[in-house]
Amino acid sequence: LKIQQGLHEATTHGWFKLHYQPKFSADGRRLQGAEALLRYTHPELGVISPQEFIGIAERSGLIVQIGEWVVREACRQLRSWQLQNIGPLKLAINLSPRQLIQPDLLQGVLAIVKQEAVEPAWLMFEITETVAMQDAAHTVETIHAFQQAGFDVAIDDFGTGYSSLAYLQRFRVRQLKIDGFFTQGLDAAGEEGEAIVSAIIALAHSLGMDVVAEGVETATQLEKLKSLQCDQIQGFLLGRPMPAEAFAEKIEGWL
Ligand code: G
Ligand code: G
Ligand code: MN
Ligand code: NA
Repeated sequence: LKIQQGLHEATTHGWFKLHYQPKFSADGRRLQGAEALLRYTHPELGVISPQEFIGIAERSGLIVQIGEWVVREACRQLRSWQLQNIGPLKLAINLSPRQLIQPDLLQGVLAIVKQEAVEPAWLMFEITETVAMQDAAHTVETIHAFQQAGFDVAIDDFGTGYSSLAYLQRFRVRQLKIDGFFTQGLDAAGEEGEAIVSAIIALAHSLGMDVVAEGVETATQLEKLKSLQCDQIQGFLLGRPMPAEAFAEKIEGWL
């Protein structure tokens, strides 16, 4: 209950913060973009993980306002970096199910983007596979509307839900993000882990999508992903989610 009450005030009191996690080319060298990840520090309860509060925000409907705050904050950060000659950087923002069913989601995002003077092309929106498939026909429309407006879209946590391959074809997103579960499978001795990742990559490439492997934590995973023609990698091995200031400090070494 305290968590939920706090969520009401969090945007005005500055209890939310965005952290930024880098996405790299598969050789681990070039920075390709970043993902914005929300952090919530409650004055009494301390740091609360998104796993805990996103669900609460979702069920109470607060996620809609919070999501707007996330988009605005991400845009402000992009604009501020651009003015410092950092970037332009492709920044990914996560969308939750409740946000996705808002009929005015795109309009709201476009209004913010305009107010904050950033280009839609700097932003990518991540939709998890499970959410995308809940009302796949509606998701197709939403994705296409976002793409028409100049935004990129990614399917997140791919492989853990079930996707109709017919819909995957119709989604036509820029990126498919392979869930960290499959990345971890690359550490095992047998060939099975590689076979699955290789199949996902081939499927994505045949549909014109780039593949991002999530949750890369070991050098073995990195090497295998590179040899399997994965396009981008994200994970603790190369960079944790970090505050904007830390991200900006590291960025020169990455570009
Ligand atoms: O950053 P972390 O691994 O703790 O995130 C946990 C979960 O919370 C992930 O599923 C992530 O997508 C989700 N999440 C993080 N930030 C946001 C956000 O700004 N909006 C939404 N809807 N989900 C987020
Ligand atoms: O659901 P989504 O993919 O948006 O969630 C991203 C979450 O994954 C973030 O909370 C982030 O902190 C977490 N994450 C990012 N890289 C790694 C990693 O290498 N290992 C693990 N275990 N989690 C990671
Ligand atoms: Mn994500
Ligand atoms: Na993910």
